Amino acid sequence: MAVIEAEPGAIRIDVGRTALVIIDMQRDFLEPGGFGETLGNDVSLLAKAIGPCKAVLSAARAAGMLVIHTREGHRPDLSDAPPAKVNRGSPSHRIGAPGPMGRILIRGEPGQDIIPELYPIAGEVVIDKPGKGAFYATDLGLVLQNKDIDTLLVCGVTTEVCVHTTVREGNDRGFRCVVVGDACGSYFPEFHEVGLRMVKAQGGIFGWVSDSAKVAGALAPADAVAAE
Ligand code: TIU
Repeated sequence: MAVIEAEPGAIRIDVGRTALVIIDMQRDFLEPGGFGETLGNDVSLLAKAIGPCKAVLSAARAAGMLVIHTREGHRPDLSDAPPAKVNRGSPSHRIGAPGPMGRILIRGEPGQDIIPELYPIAGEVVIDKPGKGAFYATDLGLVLQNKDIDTLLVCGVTTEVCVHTTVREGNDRGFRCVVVGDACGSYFPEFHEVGLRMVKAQGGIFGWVSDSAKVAGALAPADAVAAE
């Protein structure tokens, strides 16, 4: 058991029934020269989340917690990509178009993979998702059910898009979702701020909001905390 200081209130978790879910920390969204930057976005806004994500990931690994990584992307033949999604934006920036790190959001391309700083290790689950939410058209729900998970610690990018959609999906499925605020990021700082406020408003309408220091501190062994 551990208690995480959060808003709207502290939450007690069973580490064995909690999963860390890291959303879409992919090269194309985060790295200079990637797809996100070619769209005109300031990727440094997302890079700020890498350190906090790493801190939470290290703490989760040390605690023996289930770790799940997601990647947004599609089959090379685009058969799982809705035309309504593919046909959005300028043709040179569409899903499947050649990008700076391979075809944009196509599975197996370098840009679609997870950044080296947070790369999955053996035993961690990688979920390839065709939508913004990590539950939609994936086996995430099945994995969580089989592992008897009741609580999700959620971080990654972007706060108001894939993190929010996943938290909303998870909340409706009965999972307690704790968003690790500083381990999330958005190309739009105001969306990040409001996205976090939306989660914890109304008594925690979608879940809880905490930060990486509080989560890592709660997961640290008691003697390590006492030694600080
Ligand atoms: N992972 C995720 O959030 N996918 C997006 O497309 N996000 C944007 O903010 N564009």
